[in-house]
Amino acid sequence: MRDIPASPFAFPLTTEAVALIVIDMQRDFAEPGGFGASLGNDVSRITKIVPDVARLIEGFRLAGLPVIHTMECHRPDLSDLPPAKRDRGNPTLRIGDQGPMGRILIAGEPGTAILPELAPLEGEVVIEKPGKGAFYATPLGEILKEKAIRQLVFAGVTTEVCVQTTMREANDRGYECLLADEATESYFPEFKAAAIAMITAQGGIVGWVARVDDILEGLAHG
Ligand code: TIU
Repeated sequence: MRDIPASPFAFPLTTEAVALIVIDMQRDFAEPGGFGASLGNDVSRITKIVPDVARLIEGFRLAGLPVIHTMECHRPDLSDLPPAKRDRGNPTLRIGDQGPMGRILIAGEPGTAILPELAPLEGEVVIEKPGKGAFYATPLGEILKEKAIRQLVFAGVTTEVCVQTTMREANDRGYECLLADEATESYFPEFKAAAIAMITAQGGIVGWVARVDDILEGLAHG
């Protein structure tokens, strides 16, 4: 175990029991014509974190530690898409509609893929999830138990939606959760800041936040 600098206090990084979970770094959230853009968001904010997510992934791979990827997506027949999710708001394209990168947020479509710079390696776990949280309706919990994982380092998008939801699910299940500051982003800078404040307030009620360099240093010396 090695303490690494973090907020609200040092994180006890335990290399025997930690995994990286990269949330939804998909073209649909990062490129024009995808789901994020269809909701009216400026998606250029998301691509800016790709180098920091990439070096965090590389650090876990070099240390021989698990990297788990998630993808928000639905079956082509939409049987796992509740109307409450599909019909929400007034997007230019709804989940399942044909967009410039294929059907929006549908498994197997080009736009649903993880960004090529962050593509999973053969053998890495990829969780397809129909919800915002990665534990809901997925095998993630069983996979983490099998691997005896007790700590999760989080990267990905968006900080206050799928990342925070999954951190809260994980925290309730007993995992120690650490968010990598520069490796997560929101379409709204003020929401990223608020999510981090909520996560770390009250003595780390949901978890910790740390800088990518400090996490990598901890892995290298763990
Ligand atoms: N819209 C938004 O901020 N996020 C999502 O819909 N999904 C994820 O965060 N992955």
